[in-house]
This record gives sequence, structure tokens and C-alpha cells, in this order.
Amino acid sequence: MAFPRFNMMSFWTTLVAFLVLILAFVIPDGPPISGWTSYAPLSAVGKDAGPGMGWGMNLWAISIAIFCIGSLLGALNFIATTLDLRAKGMTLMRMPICTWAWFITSCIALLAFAVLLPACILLILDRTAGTSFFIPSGLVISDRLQPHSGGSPLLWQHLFWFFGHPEVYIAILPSMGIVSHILINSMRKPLLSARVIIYSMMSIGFLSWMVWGHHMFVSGMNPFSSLLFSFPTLTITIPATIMTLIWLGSLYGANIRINSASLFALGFISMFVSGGVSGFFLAQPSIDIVLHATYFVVGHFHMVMGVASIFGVFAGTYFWFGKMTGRMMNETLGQLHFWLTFIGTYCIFMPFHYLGLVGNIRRYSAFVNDYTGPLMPLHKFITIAALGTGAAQLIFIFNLIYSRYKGAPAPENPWNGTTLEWSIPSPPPWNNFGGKHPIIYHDPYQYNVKGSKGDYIMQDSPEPSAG
Ligand code: HEM
Ligand SMILES: [Cu+2]
Repeated sequence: MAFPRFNMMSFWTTLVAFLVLILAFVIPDGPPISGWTSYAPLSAVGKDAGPGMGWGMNLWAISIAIFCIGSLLGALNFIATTLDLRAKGMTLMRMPICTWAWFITSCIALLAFAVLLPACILLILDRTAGTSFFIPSGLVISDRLQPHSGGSPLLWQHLFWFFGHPEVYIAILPSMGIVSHILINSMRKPLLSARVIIYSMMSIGFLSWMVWGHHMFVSGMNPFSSLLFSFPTLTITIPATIMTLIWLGSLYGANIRINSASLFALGFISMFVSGGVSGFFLAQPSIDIVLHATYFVVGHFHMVMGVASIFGVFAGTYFWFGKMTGRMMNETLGQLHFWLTFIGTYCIFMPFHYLGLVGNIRRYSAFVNDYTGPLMPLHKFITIAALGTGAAQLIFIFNLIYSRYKGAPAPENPWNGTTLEWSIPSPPPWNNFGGKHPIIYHDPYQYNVKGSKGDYIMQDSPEPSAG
């Protein structure tokens, strides 16, 4: 990394943020009840707003502020490293797609956390210093007139979602990169166009700044603003669809190697499409007025942000574990883990969409004697599926620990990959390249090259390339 100490600092800062967050569970007041969006004014007024909204809420705001600092340091470091510390010959367009994905993610993170940090500071000031950024005048909560004046609860929503929408791409872009990279390696041929994947990721990153209002269609803002936010939201589906078509088009006729990593990469595409399709509906204000705050939204974002992103992490773990630890993960356990998780997550999150369509609202912990009665069998089915899917993750954890100590030794290049990490021993020595600087001759996806000795050419091999 360009700044190794920054790297260390961002790790420890993030750990502190996590500990502060967890602290809320052990204080007498308990954790806050405001959910991940912490909407004002309830999040801003203090303990009148309910259990956990005193010190619990303070800890939440402090923790997120610290987390922002850790993320900003990390993002700066990734950007500086990508721009400054590339090997000789590693032009930007010769970087692997996953490096591109991390680079674009870091650029988004740098801007997004720079907005969330001041928003959290304003929230803390409202709660502790008597300011009124987010609290309107004349507000009565728990029979008490709140001593504030002139603030705007909508301001919090704007600040939060200006961060919050780009944040969903911070979650999924790295997985898009990992999946593209692993698919190419498993198909033994380049994608139809790696460049178009990179440009699509860039345009998703750019457009993600113009769409935050689609989370606020029912917030009471002007309907014309809804229209303005709806157009770019629908536009974002274009690069997303292009990427999907490139993945599927490249898979057409490919003789793909099936293993845990490639299965999770394929599973990612499936989840991304299934969860993304509901985005088309939500992007239209007239439809979203009905579906907002129902399980339909919960189904949508769990499939894309939840499951698809995590499938990318699983794919990456199965792929690079050998390089990191010197031992391979167990394939049988890996594939069992994939199928149970894949089927399980569809059983959980598909029914969420049906629940949402019939009006089951989100954020309620219990439904008693109301219109949701007939839906209870479906809720039970989802609960059982969730417990099963959760249990399947134990297989993964077991596999991690077992393979770390007892797994088959990992060769230098188990997947016949082309990128630099596969040219050094597994695990890498502490100085990575043994003091020698590699020189890059090719783009990262020279597979199935006619006339080459194997079916691939490493990036640092002086052998002539395909094109
Ligand atoms: C095809 C592109 C997509 C479109 C058009 C889209 C559109 C939308 C819209 C309009 C909403 C607001 C719904 C409401 O609250 O009433 C929403 C919610 C959400 N979307 Fe998407 N989305 C897309 C893809 C994604 C992706 C790829 C992710 C994550 C990686 C994501 C994560 C979320 C999250 C987390 C929420 C809900 C946040 C909350 O209310 O708690 N979306 N989406
Ligand atoms: Cu959004």
C-alpha cells in the first residue's frame, strides 16, 4: 500500500467503531431502535424518542462517525496505491477488472463518507449541544415539547441518502470485479469486452450520485423532484444490464470449469438479476408509492446488496484462499455450501416480494390479528429457510478452519491464472516479489492463445500475446 501506516490506522479505527457500536448492547439504556437509516427527528431528539434513543443512539452516531474516518483513510490509500504503485508496464487498462472495481469503489467511498461524516456530526450536535439542524419547532414527543426550533427532518434524509445510495454500489462493485475476474479464469477465455465492463462500472459510479431521491418518493418532496430522480434511476439499469449481457454472452458456448468459486460467481449473476429486476419497478414513483416500506423493498435489497455482494465475497474466498494461506479449501464442502446457500436464499427472499405486493409492511416485529393473518404460513416458511441457510454457513466456517490447517497444499498457480499474484509462492513471502520488480507485458486475460505453450500467458511473461 502507498501508506502502510494509514492502512493499519484504517483497520484499527474501524475496529474501534465496531466496539463503540457493540457497546450499546451492554449499557442500561440498550441499543437504539432507529434502524440503519436513523431518520430524524426521532434520532435527533434524545431519550424521549423511545428505548435506546438516549446513550444508545449517541453511541450509534459516534460509531458511524469513527467508521467514516476509517473508510476515508482506506479509500485514499487505495486510490493513491492504484495510481502510484503499479508495476512497470501495468498501464491502467492492463489492470485486472477487480483492481478497477476496487479503484472505482474507493473513489465513490471517498466522496460518500465525506458526506456521512458531517451528517453524523450535525446529528450529534442536535442531540448534545442544543442545535436544531434536523428538529423542527413545535415538536411534541412523549408528551414533551422539544426545546428546538427551525430544523428540517428532510435534511437528514437528503444527507443520509446522498451517502446511502452510492453506498449500495460500494457494497456491490467489488463483487462485480471479483466475479468478472473469476468467470474469465473459469471459462478460459476473455469476456466479450472487459473494457465495456470497466466503463459500465464507471458510469454506475457516476450515476449513483444523481439518484438518492428514489429513497424519498413518499417523503413529501415535490412530485416533480420525484420525476427528476426517477429518470437517472432508470438510466442506471442500462450499464447494469450491459454488464449482465456481457457476462451471459461470454458464458454462451463456454466450457466453464465448475468449482466452488465459479459456482458462487454464477450465483452472483443470478442474484443480481433477480434482485435488480425489482429495482425497475421501485424506480417509478407511481409504483413505489404503493410498494415503499413493504417487504418488496426488503426482498429487492437483500437479493442485490445482501446476497449478491456476499456471493462475490464467497467466490473470492474460495478462489484466493490458497494464495493467502498456502492451503486449498475443500471443494466438496464448498459446493455443498453453495447449493444450500443458493437454494436457501431464493426460498427466503423471493417470498418477500409476494409479501410486499400484498401490502405486508416492513420494520414491524410482530403482526397480531390483522390483515397479515393469512400470510403467516409464508412467514413461517421464510423463518425455517433462514434458519437452514444460516446453518449452512457453519459448513463454510468449518471449511475455513479445517482447510487452514489440514487442506491440501496450494501450488503457486492452482487455477492457471494469468495475473501477478499467481507468479509467486503460496502464501506470498513478506516482500511479495522477493525484491524483484515484475515487468508487465500483457493485458490480464490472455487465455486460450493460439501458439502459446499452455492455454494462457501470464501478465509478466515476455511470450508474444494474442493481439
Ligand atoms: C437495477 C438497478 C436498481 C434500481 C433501479 C434500484 C432502485 C431502487 C429504489 C427505487 C429503491 C427505493 C425503494 C423504496 O424505499 O421505496 C431501492 C431501494 C434499495 N436498493 Fe435498489 N435499485 C437497483 C439496484 C440496487 C443494487 C445493485 C443495490 C445494492 C447493491 C441496491 C440496494 C438497495 C437498498 C439497500 C435499498 C433500500 C434501502 C432501505 O430502504 O433500507 N439496489 N432501490
Ligand atoms: Cu438507491
